[in-house]
Amino acid sequence: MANDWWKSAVVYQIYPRSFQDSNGDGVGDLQGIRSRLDHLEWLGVDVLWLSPIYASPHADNGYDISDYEAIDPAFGTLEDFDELLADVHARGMKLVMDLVVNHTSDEHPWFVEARSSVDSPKRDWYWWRPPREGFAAGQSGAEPTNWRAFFSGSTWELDPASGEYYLHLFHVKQPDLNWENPEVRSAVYAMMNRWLDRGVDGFRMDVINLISKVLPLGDGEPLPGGLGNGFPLYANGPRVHEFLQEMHREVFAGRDAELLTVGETPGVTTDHAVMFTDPDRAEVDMVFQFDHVDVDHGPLGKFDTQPLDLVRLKAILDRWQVALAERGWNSLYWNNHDQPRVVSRFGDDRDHWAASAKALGAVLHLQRGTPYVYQGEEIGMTNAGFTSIDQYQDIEVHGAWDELRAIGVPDERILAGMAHVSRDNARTPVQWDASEHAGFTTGTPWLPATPNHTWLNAAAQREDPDSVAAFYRRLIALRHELPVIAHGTFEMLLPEDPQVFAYRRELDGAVLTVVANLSGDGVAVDVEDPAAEVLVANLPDPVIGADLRPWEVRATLTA
Ligand code: TEU
Repeated sequence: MANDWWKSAVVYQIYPRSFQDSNGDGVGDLQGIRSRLDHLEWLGVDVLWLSPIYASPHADNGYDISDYEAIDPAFGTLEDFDELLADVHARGMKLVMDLVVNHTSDEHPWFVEARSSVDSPKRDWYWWRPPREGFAAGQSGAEPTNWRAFFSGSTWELDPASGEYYLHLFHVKQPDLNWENPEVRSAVYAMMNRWLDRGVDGFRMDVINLISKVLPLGDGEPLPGGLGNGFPLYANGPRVHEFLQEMHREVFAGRDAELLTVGETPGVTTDHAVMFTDPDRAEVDMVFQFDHVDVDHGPLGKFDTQPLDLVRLKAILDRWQVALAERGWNSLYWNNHDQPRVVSRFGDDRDHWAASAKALGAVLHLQRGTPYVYQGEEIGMTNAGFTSIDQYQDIEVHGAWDELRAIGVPDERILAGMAHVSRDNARTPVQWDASEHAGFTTGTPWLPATPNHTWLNAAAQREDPDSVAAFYRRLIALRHELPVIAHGTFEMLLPEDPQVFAYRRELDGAVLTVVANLSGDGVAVDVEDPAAEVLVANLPDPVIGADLRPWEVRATLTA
């Protein structure tokens, strides 16, 4: 059995909270997912990845887990889960779980016990440190290191009872597990083994390259605002490859099922990515890199959004294609639950909505790597269009709002950045049909459906052979059918062109050429083979060699 089956597979990410509600409480759930499997089977995806469904206080929508082996009642029960898993398998698809083990919730019994006493046997399962030397607990500057947390503020929270601080790279309700402690690692592996024994097909591993910190913990370079950048001291840390190899031995080795593992790795370099994904090293199958989705971040961070520099975006993606050409494997994505909608971000959701959604889909899916489709991307869902701070629910937004105002950034500028890139853009309900709340719920949705669901919805697109959804379905089928897409070489063409994204793939004499105009103006291209055949295109009557119309994409094949 080929162990790299996932090279010709496409993964679909479900964010359960926003996918489909079955009981009218306004929050998506497992029975809701079950009721929509027809759509996913129609689309033709191979694997479903479920964002966390475990018991959680939902400070970070389930990325703060209080019990790794229980289903959160908001999503259903373990019986619901088993039914879903059986249905997914019966339809020939696989189910991959989210694994969030850099941190737990502060309400996880492990942390509750660790916090209860400095002598607790679980104390060392987390990172506890006394105040900085010469400082009293709670005094400003007493934090053990100067690191800034991902969701603003210090990464250290004082536990008044013991006078010690605990580490949280993310929210205060997400304390970091201490992976140096072998008991933590065995507990995590045992839990993973139980899920695999239950029948799941692998894991997407949340921020897995942050689990090994540089010891002793020390200060990072100062950032504007007083805190410091700890990132280089915990990203791709000294023992991370050792830990993942150990995890592989303890969890995956010796299982003969076709499993998939993907590491979410912010700040991963191409060198580390090759190490993470080289099959001979037995760590993970692929990683998510972030360089291309950080391309529009400004000096003040992600909400300081900059216009897209297409030449730079292409250079980043090219660099990743080249670096993993011989060893290792890329994942390909525009969207996930942390990213704004690609048609609004890099496309044109006003004047060329369908064409730009399709062009961006084609440019991504025909590269070398495993494509990920995020729920709603396949119908070209757009950003939410929020204009006031109260419309946002995400903790990241509210932390950043206070932080950016404190350094004097005008409200309108912050709100513009949030409208462009906030995570809530990805989290509005999937637009199933034109009815109230887009068919997502009969109750009040936890985040409102975007008003354009009256015309932008799955029901309408499933009936239209020219829809964005039909186009995505075709892209997915092509990866299954054509080895040149799954396995061919990659060569970037016209790297300096500020409007055109073009590349060539080759395998055993088959040549696939992709040319896409990622702009609203007509543009000439001269890299296609006149003897080729059009494989897929997004505008009527494509002509090989002709000027590309606004947002036109053509993929042509020479057999
Ligand atoms: O995200 C980690 C991560 O680095 C980012 O995508 C992060 O959310 C972003 O930089 C914020 O701007 C993962 C999960 O995907 C995310 O939903 C969680 O909030 C985070 O880890 C903590 O578990």
